[in-house]
This record gives sequence, C-alpha cells and structure tokens, in this order.
Amino acid sequence: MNVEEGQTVEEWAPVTTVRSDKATVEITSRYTGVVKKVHYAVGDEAKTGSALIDIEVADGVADDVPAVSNNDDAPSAPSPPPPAPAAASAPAPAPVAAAPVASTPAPVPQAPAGRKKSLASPAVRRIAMQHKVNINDVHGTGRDGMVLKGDILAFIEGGKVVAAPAPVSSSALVGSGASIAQDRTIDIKGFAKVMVKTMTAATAVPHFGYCDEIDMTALVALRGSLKDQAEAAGVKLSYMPFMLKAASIALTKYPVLNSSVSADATQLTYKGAHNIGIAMDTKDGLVVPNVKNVQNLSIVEIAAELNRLQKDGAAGRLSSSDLSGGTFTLSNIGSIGGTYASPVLVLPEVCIGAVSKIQRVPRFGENDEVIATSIMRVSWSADHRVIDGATMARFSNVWKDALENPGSMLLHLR
Ligand code: CAO
Repeated sequence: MNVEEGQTVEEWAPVTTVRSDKATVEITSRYTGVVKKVHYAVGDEAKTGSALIDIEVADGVADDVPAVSNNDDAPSAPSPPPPAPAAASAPAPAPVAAAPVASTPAPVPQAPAGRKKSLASPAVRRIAMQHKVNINDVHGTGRDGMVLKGDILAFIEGGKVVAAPAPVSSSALVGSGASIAQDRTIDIKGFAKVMVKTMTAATAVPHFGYCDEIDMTALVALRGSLKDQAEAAGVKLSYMPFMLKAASIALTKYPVLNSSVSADATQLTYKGAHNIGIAMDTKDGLVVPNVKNVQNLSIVEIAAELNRLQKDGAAGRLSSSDLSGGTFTLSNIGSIGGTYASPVLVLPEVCIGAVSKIQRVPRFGENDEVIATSIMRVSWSADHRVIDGATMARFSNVWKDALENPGSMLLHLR
C-alpha cells in the first residue's frame, strides 16, 4: 500500500500494486480526498471487486478503489487520463509482495503527547526511520502539512540528526557467544504462491524423464561468429533462440509434444502455434512467459522477443498475454549452472526440457582421438499419460540433430 489512513491522496495517484496470477497492475485513486480506511495489508489476498480503500471526498465518503479482477490486467476503474508527473517526493509504488520481515520490528517514531501525528507516506516514513529522524519533529511543507521526502532531507542537512549506528557485521559476532541464528517465518506470496498452486497440481501427473547430451561445439562457434552482428542490430544473441527454433522444428515432426490435456484427461488438443515458454528467474521468482508462434519466426526475431521478455520480466512488467497461451516449455537452468535437472510440467502442456551449462569436456573422435567438446545436457519431462518414452526420445533426437548441425536450421528459415 502506498497510502495509509488519514493520508490525503490525489486523484490518479498510485494507491497500491496488485499482482494476479497473470500480471502486476498499479492501482490509482479514483478521487482526491482523505483515506478513511485501508481494507488490506501488504501481501493480503484481495477479493475481486472488493474495496481496497475508502476515501473521504469533499462531499462525504466516496465509494472505494476496487480490487483488480483475477482475470484482468487493468483495474475495473474507468480508464485514467495520463497521470500527472509525480513530484520528486512522491512515494514509489511498493509491490504487494513484501520484503522478508525483520524479526525485530524497527521502532516507530511516537508523536509527543499533545502533538498532532504528522502526515507522511510510508516511503517518507521509511526514509525518516532509516535516518533515525522523529517525523513529528519535521515541518511538513506538503498539503495539509504533509511531510515530504525533501522536508526530511532538509531536516537532516540542518544537522538535527544523530547518524544511524553502523550495522554489526555477522563476522563481528563470531566467537562472541552471541546467538545470531533465529527462525523467521514469512508468508508465501506473489509468484511463489502461484508456484505452490501450479507445481502441486503438476505433480499429480505422472512424469516420464529422459536425458541426453548435445554436442554444442558447432553452435558455440556459430553463435560466436554471429553475436557481434546481432548486437550491432540491437539484439543480444544467446543460445536460447537456437534451442527454441530447434524445438519448433522437432515439434513440427512430433506435434503430440505440442498438445495439451483437458482437465479431466479425456481429450488431447494439438496446438497449432508453437508458443514456447521460457522458465525465467526474476527478482520476484520463477515466471514462464512464452515466445509466440516460434514456427513463423527467424532466429533473430526469436532473440529480439526473448530480449523483450527478459527486460519486462526483470521490470515486473510481463503482461497476461506474455504469461498465458504457452504450449511447450524450455528451462535454461544452465545459465546458472548444473548438469541434470528434473523439470516439472507446466500444465496443461505435455513436455518441458531443462538444459545444463555448456561445458568443455573430452570426448572420443572417429579414430578414438580425444577431442575437446562443448557438451550440454538436456533433461526432458513428459506427461506419461499421453506421451510414451519412444516418442519423447525421437523428438529429442530431432532437436539434438538441429543443434549439433546448426546449418540445417537454415532450411527452416522463413
Ligand atoms: N551454458 C553456457 N552459457 C550459457 C548458458 C548455458 N546453458 N545459458 C546462457 N549462457 C550464456 C549466454 O549465452 C550469455 O552469454 P554472453 O554474455 O556471452 O552472450 C550469458 O550466459 C547470459 O545469458 P542469459 O541468461 O542472459 O540469456 P539466455 O537467453 O541464455 O537465458 C533466461 C535467458 C531467461 C532463460 C535466463 O536468464 C534464466 O532466467 N535462466 C534461469 C531459468 C530457471 O530459473 N530455470 C529453472 C526453472 S525451475 O525453477
């Protein structure tokens, strides 16, 4: 929440950020007025359509700022006009998922007896706390005497502040006998909460696992020769676009791997588009946006779309369209490390592959000579209710062949 009870809020000012299964949306205020009630705390699950806050406007308590629908990207409020530029002191929108809570709460500055409690946003209060400033000692220059960030900074510059003590490093505690290990419990929220739901459902499906190793030597050389050229065109070219294209080629040959199973497991739908999901590690946790219609895209077009998804994922800006409609998934856990993995299906998809780090290792050549080879391992998981092991292995062989002979992918250029 960017507002608290008693605070004045401007029309269209950011009130909070709401995260649904599919997207993260900033909710703005419908009215200018004083916040009378805040119905939810940070991290609470808001009921679709219910009030988030009550605002008192000039002629009484207005209705409310409603919670966003689980299925929508946008709040149900009327489309806002372009928001006015935020003042430098305006609070930055805080995500719904809170940072882990410290086990010892920081002291909240108390208003001296008989004095009015100062108005300030949570962000400004945080700044005051960080600098050990009692907010009630600061003269607020904002509307209705609201204390702004600039007021705190001016107060500090005026020299009326005791510097915060330097944090005690954990190494300083070693050997001192002090206990530093404390349990702490946090709520599972945001994308992690979605992961609880989706992964629990997926483990009810019998997974068939299949692993192989891919000789990436030729592809490492090819990517090396194209990387600068792509970069000059504004595209970061990693190995993923080649893996996605190779998957699309293999899916064309084995379309059952691009199918989905109905919830009651009575029907199988062969999907027309190759919307390939990429497991992505973001600051908010695991997300799986997908590149749409890979079958129609060149490798550089896949790379450009992947770059966009990575950028939007890092900024927490992925749309519900980015996160829905996937038909097959690849997880490049190798960008972090590892050799083998056991990926879990993204239902209702029937196949997911996880790839390892590419490593230089010795392998035998045709004449038993030892050759330094760039090897990547792949671990596939398939829905064993509808995919048999032989189909999985044949699919993997086509994918492997495309990556080991990257020139062959030219034949599939659009
Ligand atoms: N082996 C060796 N090098 C690799 C590699 C691999 N498997 N994967 C990536 N790299 C290299 C890239 O080529 C790039 O090198 P350059 O700087 O020379 O171009 C560098 O590592 C950084 O790549 P990247 O991670 O930014 O881009 P990507 O397209 O390879 O991967 C993405 C994108 C989104 C898949 C990745 O960033 C990511 O989030 N990986 C984690 C996935 C994950 O968490 N999976 C687990 C899911 S289950 O919880």
